[in-house]
Amino acid sequence: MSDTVQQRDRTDPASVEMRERAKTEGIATIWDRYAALGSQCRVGELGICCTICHLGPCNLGLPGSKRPQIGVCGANIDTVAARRLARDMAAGSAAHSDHGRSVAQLLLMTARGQAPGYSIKGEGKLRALAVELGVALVGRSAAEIAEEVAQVCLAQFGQQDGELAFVHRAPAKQQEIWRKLGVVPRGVDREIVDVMHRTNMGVDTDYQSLIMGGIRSALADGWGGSMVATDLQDVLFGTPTPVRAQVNLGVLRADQVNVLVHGHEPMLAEAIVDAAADPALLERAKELGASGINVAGICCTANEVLMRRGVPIAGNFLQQELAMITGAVDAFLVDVQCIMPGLVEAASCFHSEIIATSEKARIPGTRHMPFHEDRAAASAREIVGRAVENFARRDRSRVVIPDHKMDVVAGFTTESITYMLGGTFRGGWRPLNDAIISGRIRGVVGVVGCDSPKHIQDQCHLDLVTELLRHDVLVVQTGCSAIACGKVGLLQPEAAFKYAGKGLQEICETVGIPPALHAGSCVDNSRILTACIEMVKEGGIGRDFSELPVAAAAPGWWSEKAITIGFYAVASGILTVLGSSLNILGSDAVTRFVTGEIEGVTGGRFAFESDPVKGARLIVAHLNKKREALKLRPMMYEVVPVGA
Ligand code: NFS
Repeated sequence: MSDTVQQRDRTDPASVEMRERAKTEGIATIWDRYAALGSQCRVGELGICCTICHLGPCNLGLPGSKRPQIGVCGANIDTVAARRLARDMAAGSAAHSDHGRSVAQLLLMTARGQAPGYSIKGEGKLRALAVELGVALVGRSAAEIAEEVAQVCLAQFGQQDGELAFVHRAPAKQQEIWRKLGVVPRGVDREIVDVMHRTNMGVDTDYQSLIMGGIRSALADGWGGSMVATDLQDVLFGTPTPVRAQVNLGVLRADQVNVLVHGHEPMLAEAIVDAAADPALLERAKELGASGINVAGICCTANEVLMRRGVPIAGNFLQQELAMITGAVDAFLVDVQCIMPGLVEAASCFHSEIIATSEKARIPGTRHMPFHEDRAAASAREIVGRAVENFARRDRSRVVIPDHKMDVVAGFTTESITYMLGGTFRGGWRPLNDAIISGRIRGVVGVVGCDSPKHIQDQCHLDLVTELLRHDVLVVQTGCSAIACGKVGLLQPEAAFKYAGKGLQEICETVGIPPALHAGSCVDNSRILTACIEMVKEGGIGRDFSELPVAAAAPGWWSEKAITIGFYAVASGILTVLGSSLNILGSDAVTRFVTGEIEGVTGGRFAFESDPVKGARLIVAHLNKKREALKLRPMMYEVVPVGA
């Protein structure tokens, strides 16, 4: 029997409760600020405002309007829209890739004994990577291998020529396409700089060339920086395996010190989880009347420590202020990315302290306590110590924790799926490919990305995912989308019986997996790429990603990083459905190119669809087309009608 969350549950009750509280307490949240702005800048939305140089800002008009369609320098609408888009891609690539660089630096320090709190927990992954990167294994210790692997990975950032190492993971056909297009990334930093240069006033003005330049930087993220981040995090902290945990604001504890970790880089959060078990700190917490120290996460830092440590998730991007409004957060640790400056106002109404831990991110109104990897344990103890002391200042009469949380099973990586599909000795993707070939599973779709106040909270993810499941589509999730689906139980094996079509149900039951698989944080979208590689390698369902019955969707996206991810997916041959359009609609040429013509070039394209059910159906039609082209069998079971 199929059901959709849309019918049952319009919004997350935990968030509704805290939004009501915010209103009562007079605390502005993201929804209030969004409403206060009223209509947003239409010119910006259309991508026809050029702020690249100070001859402007040139606020252009659409064809037929009275305003000129050419800027002071002579740039036309297509150039202006494409330049903006390319810079978005470079910015997203910079954020993900700089994260990857920090992990590589930490691995190097760990290998050299300069980061005493860390060790190499994923030796198997280290060895596999060493083989792939041509690093010698024989007669060497794990530390020696790790040192060279870290150096090779760090060199990927500064490399000036040649090809990024992980590009060679892609199917041969895709690599050839990239070579012909001249978009194989040479070095991560180089491609980002290249975009910043070519988008200067008076350099590249050809919209297709600008977009291809942007794509090169996006590929440097997906097949470079993000892959480095994911793989080296697995080396340092272990490759995740499926783990049960809980999600939503109800994971906060009224009786314990609550430490929230928010942002993206797990290096600090891993140390915080260890520090929270420190006997002296636990003793001190008890002295102050707390029964323990509870660590929980927000956003992608949360996804990281959920997968590896089973740390509960308090919420996704839209819930960061709501977590603060419980009045139960003693320390809110933030590292980098997706941290709303508005958090400071919410914190000021309670005893909660925001601790900014990254040298890169100074946030007025917060305590700046930079985290030092070379003395991680001491640094983390110091930070958790502050949280414990702050517990004494908590006004218990003002604590309201919504009683809502949900069980999830998280931590599905390419490695753990390989194992689950076949066991240690004959692990492999044959069962998945066979399920696709036989028509039990229609295809595999990555549903990823942010949650936005422009949509009903979480709903775009839930509607899109449940519609896909009903059509026997296996869903793989990361980022805030995964958290949204986790909150309603879609990340549990039992969800298959409630939401999935019969064919998908059979597979989930046989393998023991949820119908929507939590694969990690946003940099872990690289895991979706490696999963697609395995599907191609196993054979029978396509020679490259563009032939596979796969697609991607980001129904609630808003971040530059999401644009970069979208473009590396499209450039890798994958149809990518966005829940709102890119800010390019002012340029017909750019819009036509990224939503249509590019398919003839890379094999992938964008589609914009604000109705998530329609978006899912568009994906289903795409999967059907791919299945037909591959001459796969018809689907085994009829799709159960909604509400049947
Ligand atoms: Ni991705 Fe993760 Fe969330 Fe969006 Fe922000 S946390 S990196 S950008 S909002 S999914």
